[in-house]
Amino acid sequence: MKINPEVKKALEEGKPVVALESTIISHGMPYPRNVQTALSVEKTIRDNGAVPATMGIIDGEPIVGMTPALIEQFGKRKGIAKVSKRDFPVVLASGGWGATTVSGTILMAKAVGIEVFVTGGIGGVHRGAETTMDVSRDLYELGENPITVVCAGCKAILDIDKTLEVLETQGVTVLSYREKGFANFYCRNSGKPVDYVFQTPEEAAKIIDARRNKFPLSGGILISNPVPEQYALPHSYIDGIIADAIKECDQKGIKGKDVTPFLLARIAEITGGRSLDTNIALVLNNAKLGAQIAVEYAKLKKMH
Ligand code: PSU
Ligand code: MN
Repeated sequence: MKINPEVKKALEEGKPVVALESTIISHGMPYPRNVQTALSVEKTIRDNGAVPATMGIIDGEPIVGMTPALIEQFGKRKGIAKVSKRDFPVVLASGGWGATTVSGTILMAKAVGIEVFVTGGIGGVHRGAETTMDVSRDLYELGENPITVVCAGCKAILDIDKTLEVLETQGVTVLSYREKGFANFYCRNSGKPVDYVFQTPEEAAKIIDARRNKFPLSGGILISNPVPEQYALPHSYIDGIIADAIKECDQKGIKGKDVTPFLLARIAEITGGRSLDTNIALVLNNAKLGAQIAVEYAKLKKMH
């Protein structure tokens, strides 16, 4: 694995580091806004006192901490593989390029000891999963690895009730920032209860510290951070659009790992880019909170 020297040094010195995924760059947003967003996310993390580490696979080598030039190449390039656990061996062996999903990025973060990770929305249980069995690997890696993932809930295209059930089965602690209900990606609140509502980054850091160091348990913590009010889309506007996009996806016979990229792109098209603006706003908002939590957690870790 190739670790960026700045990231390596920060890890050695116990400074806060935040992991970032790359599927959101190559499969989640169109060029050039994907690259602009990835770079703004890194800047936000730095402005809030932590070191960003964007993960991906380049020429068959896992990279922890891409440079801005690599992020640019990554965002432009066509045909990059979407990589979760099962895909690593093939992409590494063939010397290909790979964009790591939340689950793939969790595995890389764990390998180098990064404990906080920021994304947009996690994968989860798809609607109709009782027949398709389409449940994202994200939920299982969260259940197995010592990581805290900051997100704006799961993607609105999913079945939130079932996603929360699987998180509970996996033993993932689900926390919400200042909002009484799991975030709903484009919308602020799904109305579904979480395990605990916290008010400050310090409070979240204490809970992470308790899970990691007081009574060490395997598995992760999921932090739900609602999209800022001014960018939230009303349910009455977006819910029908999501339902239509899902119907179209089914009719076209799109399956498996292609479902999420298709739906995100189609929803952006139907909304004339409005959903993309919301998506970018929520990622930046997560970067800020994630960095603040990483900073507070690093302070607590130093006290042990
Ligand atoms: N949320 C977004 N954009 C994305 C994804 C999530 O707003 O691109 C990506 C993440 O990388 C997540 C993946 O891990 O989709 C989940 O894919 P699947 O449903 O195939 O497991
Ligand atoms: Mn899937």
